Amino acid sequence: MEVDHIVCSLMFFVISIVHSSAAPALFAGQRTENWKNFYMAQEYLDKYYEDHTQPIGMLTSTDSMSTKLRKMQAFLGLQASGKLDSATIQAMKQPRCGVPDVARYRHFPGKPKWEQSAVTYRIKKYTSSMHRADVDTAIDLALKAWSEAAPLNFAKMTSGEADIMVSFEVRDHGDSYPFDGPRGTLAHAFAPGEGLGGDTHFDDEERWTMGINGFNLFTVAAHEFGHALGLGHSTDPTSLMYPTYKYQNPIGYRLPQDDVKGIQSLYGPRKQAPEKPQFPPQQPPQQPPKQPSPPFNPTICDPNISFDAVTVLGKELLFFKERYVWHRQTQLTSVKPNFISSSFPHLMANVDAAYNVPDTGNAYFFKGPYYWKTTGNQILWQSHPISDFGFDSNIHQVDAAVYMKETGTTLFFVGNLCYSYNEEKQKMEKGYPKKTDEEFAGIPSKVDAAAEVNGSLYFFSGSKVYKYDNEAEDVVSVTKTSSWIGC
Ligand code: 0D3
Ligand code: CA
Ligand code: ZN
Ligand code: ZN
Repeated sequence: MEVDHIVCSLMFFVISIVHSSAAPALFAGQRTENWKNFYMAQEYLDKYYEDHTQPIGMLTSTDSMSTKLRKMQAFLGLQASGKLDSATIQAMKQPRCGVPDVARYRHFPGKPKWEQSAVTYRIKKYTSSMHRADVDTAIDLALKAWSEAAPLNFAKMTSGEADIMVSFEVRDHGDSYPFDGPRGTLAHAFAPGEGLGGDTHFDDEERWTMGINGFNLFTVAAHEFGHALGLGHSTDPTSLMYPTYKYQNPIGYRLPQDDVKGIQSLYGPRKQAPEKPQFPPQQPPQQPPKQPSPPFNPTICDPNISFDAVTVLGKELLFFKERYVWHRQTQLTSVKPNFISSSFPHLMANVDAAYNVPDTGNAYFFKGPYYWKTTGNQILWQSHPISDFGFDSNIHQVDAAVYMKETGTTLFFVGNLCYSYNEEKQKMEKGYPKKTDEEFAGIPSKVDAAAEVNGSLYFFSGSKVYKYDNEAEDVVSVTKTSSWIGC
């Protein structure tokens, strides 16, 4: 593993050591008498371009310094003159580690990449600041962000040597890049290659979380895996590979354009969908199979499309179908399908229903006899039985759910029946279930999905959407389902 393949964000710091007196030979301009620059350069090169597999404290000769200079210049995309010219001095004064900023996305020198599409990973050492299952999920989602964009499949290992060995470490941990305690460097990863190559270390003195506080593990892991797959830092401030941490919500996360371009320049675009999502382990093995239908192609605008679930989440309207989710901003721009697994845990494919309570920020996703809850920015990954809502044990799934702001209740649709759940009291309202077509005149007895948008209720049933007016107690308009995703 070459030293310059490591990526970190060490702040530039100075140690005063007096080195060789042959310094001027390195300067490009004869009139340059900036010894401060020379010492700065020497320290920089020692810190970032020293072969740390060798014992430290050895005398550094001018030769090896210019070699290191050349190496550094090549790495930074500068002219590899081996001379300490002003561009090189400028680059060294950048308050970040030797990760270049000239282009947007960057690769490592020699463009190291994984030659096989199946890349293995193993979480070797966990952190004590998070549940293991949450670490697994954060890592899983972070890898998924990349495998959505490029033809890579990540295979998890629980023993032995994997391509990407993930661990939480403190201070000195055997790779010459000791961590620095709380804040500062959060993590580092090695570019693709043998041995240390691909390995990803997280500073275990940080407070790792699933949410917005501390450092969000998904965010940092997604960034580090960019390095582990061969990407350097990007100058695009909206990119994931930008050098400084900015919280990214794992829910609804999609790889920014610059990072997609970066990864595809190494591995090409993804042609076929990532592996089929697995069922949650908590799920009973026997689920009544849905009637077989031809494989659904989300890129073809099907005028007869129907949805599994629809919900508002934050400023977006989300449409779920099988393994896909469409994100629609309040103002309709172009709406493209994405794999559910790029934004949500893969187990959320084929959701039955979803709803959101804007006041609490909670969203609920239903699948078979289980539901998942997301709070503010984090998914509580544990699934719970839908009987928590007060459904009888003979109810094994719900078809649709919608929260109504005005009443503070959530409507659930099961077969031709509807239930009303009081969110405040956390109880089913008396008198339910009722027949859906009796409670809501004009809508079909069976609905696939429901959502409240701008105070109006919309019922999705097959290829049609019924807008229901609570005041008029009737359907006021019917639209094609496909028009909701811009078809
Ligand atoms: C790092 O520690 C990066 C990790 C990183 C960068 C961007 C997004 C997620 C993770 C090392 S490769 N950067 C330092 C950092 O952001 C500079 N520290 C915390 C801070 O808040 N400044
Ligand atoms: Ca740190
Ligand atoms: Zn390390
Ligand atoms: Zn980085």
